[in-house]
Amino acid sequence: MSIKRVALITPPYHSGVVESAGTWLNVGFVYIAGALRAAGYEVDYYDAMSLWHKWPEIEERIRAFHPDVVATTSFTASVAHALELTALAKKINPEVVTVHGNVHATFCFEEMLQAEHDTVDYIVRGEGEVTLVSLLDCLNAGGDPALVPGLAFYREGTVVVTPKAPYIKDLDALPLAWDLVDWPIYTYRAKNNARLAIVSSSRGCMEKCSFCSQQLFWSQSWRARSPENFVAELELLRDSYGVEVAMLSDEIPTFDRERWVRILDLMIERQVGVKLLLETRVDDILRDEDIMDRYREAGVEHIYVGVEACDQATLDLFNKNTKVGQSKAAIDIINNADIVSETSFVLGMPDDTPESIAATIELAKHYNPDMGFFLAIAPWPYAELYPKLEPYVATKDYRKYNLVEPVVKPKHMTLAELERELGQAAQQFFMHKFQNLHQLTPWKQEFMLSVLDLLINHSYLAGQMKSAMRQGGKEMPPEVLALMKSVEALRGGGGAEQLHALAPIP
Ligand code: B12
Ligand code: SF4
Repeated sequence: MSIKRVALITPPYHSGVVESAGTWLNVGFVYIAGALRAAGYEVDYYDAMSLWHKWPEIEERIRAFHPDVVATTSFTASVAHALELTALAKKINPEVVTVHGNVHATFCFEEMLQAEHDTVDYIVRGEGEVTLVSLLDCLNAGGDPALVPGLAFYREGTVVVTPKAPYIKDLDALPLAWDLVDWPIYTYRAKNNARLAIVSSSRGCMEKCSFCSQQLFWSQSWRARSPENFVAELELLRDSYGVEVAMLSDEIPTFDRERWVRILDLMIERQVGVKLLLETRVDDILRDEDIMDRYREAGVEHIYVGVEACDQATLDLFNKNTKVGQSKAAIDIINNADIVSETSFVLGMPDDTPESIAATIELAKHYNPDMGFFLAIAPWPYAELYPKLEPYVATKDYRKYNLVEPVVKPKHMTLAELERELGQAAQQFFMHKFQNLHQLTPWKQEFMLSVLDLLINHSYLAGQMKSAMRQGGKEMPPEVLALMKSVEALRGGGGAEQLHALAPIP
């Protein structure tokens, strides 16, 4: 077999949620493309998801590149589209080698291969850089993939699983193919369409949250790049590609305080100027209260912390390893540093009722993050919490496992009722927020107005937000009313069509 050309294609899946805040690149593919090129392969990095391409355009691009391998990425909500993609690749060229990777494929390889082995040749379990190159080198050499660690594939009626591949030790040594990225499409809508990158400074998490896939994917381990290596990358992205804002893909970038402080100091000393959006844990924020001004000075503009629940019993069920009071304290610290605070609350558990959801909304207002999202629990079939949720799982249609569409039916509510409650929760939270806009600093007010624009025009909450604005419009501050008017004018002036492809906030 002679393999030379590899197409890395994101599945054209859209949940209409995160995508409204901006267009986000696939940094996992930037890493894999870098490793493939270093090993001599030619790569097409094709982010069909972010380009909003449909099947005919995808088919055209595959035909034009004429790949020997089509590789795609499957988290749970996107797996159906990823499978459709590899089926299309086989239809175009039955000789093409198809590969799936990412968290869903890593854990649900058996189910995928049993059902789709005609069109799925290999599943890479775990990190892709070394395993994919080893697989392709092995196929080129006429070797046996059963000897390559980190794979699953179907052979003679059974699923072959090779031993787990070790995690990559030196993340600094990995080459990234930033030059393959189609930069103009990646913009952060919530900040004047600033050029947006996703970067990875560390991989993994040592916690054990029972609903989460990431601690399983990384086997509760954590590795990081050196501060110098990471900050040099931000400078490269700024100088070569005009990147102004970077979201960290890390589960917990702040885990090692000494390393994190060095990153902040380097960003300040070298005046890097790239704004950072990141996610971390409540306890790291409490730990770092004394250096929040350094976060801000270095360019950290937006921090997401996962509050998840407002009562201790649910936090304990989630194995969250946080105490109720800590979440409010962490959000206060972020707010006091004039950094945008964001959190989410996981709802739709079997015991949830309209009353318990109403209580969560009130607590969310009291916690006072700038952005609060009310998510539907998604029962990843491989998560530790799954056995407790399984009796209540209403559908195995993974496309709905996107944290927005309810798929777990509470004992005392229908799915439709739950969906309505979740929508109203967001509506009530944000109406409260916008009524109190004056309490924020000027730059946060401006940011929140662009968030409002995204919410009422481009997000899955658009319907609820518009009706809430109609009902509660009189109580709105003048700048919010002015924004609503200008938005109406835009829509009346034919601007609506350009909004169709936009989705919302993480
Ligand atoms: C960046 C990101 C996104 C980007 C994706 C951009 C893009 N163009 O693809 C955006 C913001 C669009 C996004 C959206 C969503 N996301 Co998201 N996202 C992430 C995030 C924060 C980082 C992923 C990342 O880049 N990691 C860093 C890279 C280096 O690691 P990696 O992606 O795992 O890739 C490595 C391996 O997995 C493997 N690999 C991955 N793919 C492949 C493919 C092949 C062929 C091979 C060989 C190997 C391989 O090799 C890579 C390098 O080692 C993760 C959380 C996290 N911390 O990981 C959530 C996460 C992946 N997202 C998640 C979800 C649910 C969503 C949404 C459904 C949320 C929503 N409701 O909107 C949407 C769906 C997308 C859509 N279009 O609607 C979940 C998935 C959970 C699950 N178990 O299925 C995660 C884990 C967050 C969470 N809450 O748990 N997301
Ligand atoms: S939810 Fe966050 S802290 Fe908990 S295990 Fe997952 S990545 Fe770690």
